[in-house]
Amino acid sequence: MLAVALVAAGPTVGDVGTATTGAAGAEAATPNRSSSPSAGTSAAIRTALRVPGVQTLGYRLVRGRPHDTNAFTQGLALRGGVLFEGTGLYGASRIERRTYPGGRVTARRALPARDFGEGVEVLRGRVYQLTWREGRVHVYAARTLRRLTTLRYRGEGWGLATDGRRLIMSDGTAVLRFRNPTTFRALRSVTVRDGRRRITRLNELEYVAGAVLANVWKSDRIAIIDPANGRLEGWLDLSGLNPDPARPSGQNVLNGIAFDRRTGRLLVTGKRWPRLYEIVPRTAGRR
Ligand SMILES: [Ca+2]
Repeated sequence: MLAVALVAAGPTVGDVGTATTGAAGAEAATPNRSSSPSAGTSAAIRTALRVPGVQTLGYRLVRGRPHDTNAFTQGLALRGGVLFEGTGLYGASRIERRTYPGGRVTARRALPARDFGEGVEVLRGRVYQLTWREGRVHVYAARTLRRLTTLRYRGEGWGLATDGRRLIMSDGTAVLRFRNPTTFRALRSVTVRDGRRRITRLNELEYVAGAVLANVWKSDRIAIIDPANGRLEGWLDLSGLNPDPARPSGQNVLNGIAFDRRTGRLLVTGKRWPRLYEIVPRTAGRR
């Protein structure tokens, strides 16, 4: 069924059959130890950072897994076989902890009805969840999702990632802010640009191989950004992955990136998408 849906969806057809069986079979024999699968995403991202000009990366689709079509996905993070997903909308926002793969829910917490949940990230045993216009970031224990504290910030909250030391936050503009994880105070910021053009609507984030990846809201593209200076280094073009290209509501857009360090794959999904996809970016040419 997955293959059929993807054939209808677009230009990834040739990738589906070979990648699904080939990659999965190869990795089953060498779980977690082979350097080749784990090099996939990181190698492609590093190439985009290294090669002059803005690279456009395609992707290899490995597989799709079920995703809750009620989930208005706003944040996605994976740590050690645990997937954290935060969802939005007033009165329906929540944070959830599930096994991955497998999908068994091990903890779930609803946000107050006044909060519209946004980006989610995990750092040092804590889970952070932004809110859209409420200026609150909820902090939970990663193992239980028990709320530890709530910190404040100014402006809107969209996406959240970490470089292992600081939290990196988007707010719907072209600006990324680096924040102290204890106080949530802004330490520095960069403006994301392609040459002189600002790249706005930066949404869900992920930090991979020294780059910040950012969904651009209402597009099928993920920006590859050098966090040192905000320079756009590439695009990951996910055209054809969205199972609902008509998007009648205009809301059910790509919004969710997590990096699986064990397999070297990216997990991507969107708001109310029926599938979460495992993909590996690959160099497809230069713009
Ligand atoms: Ca993420």
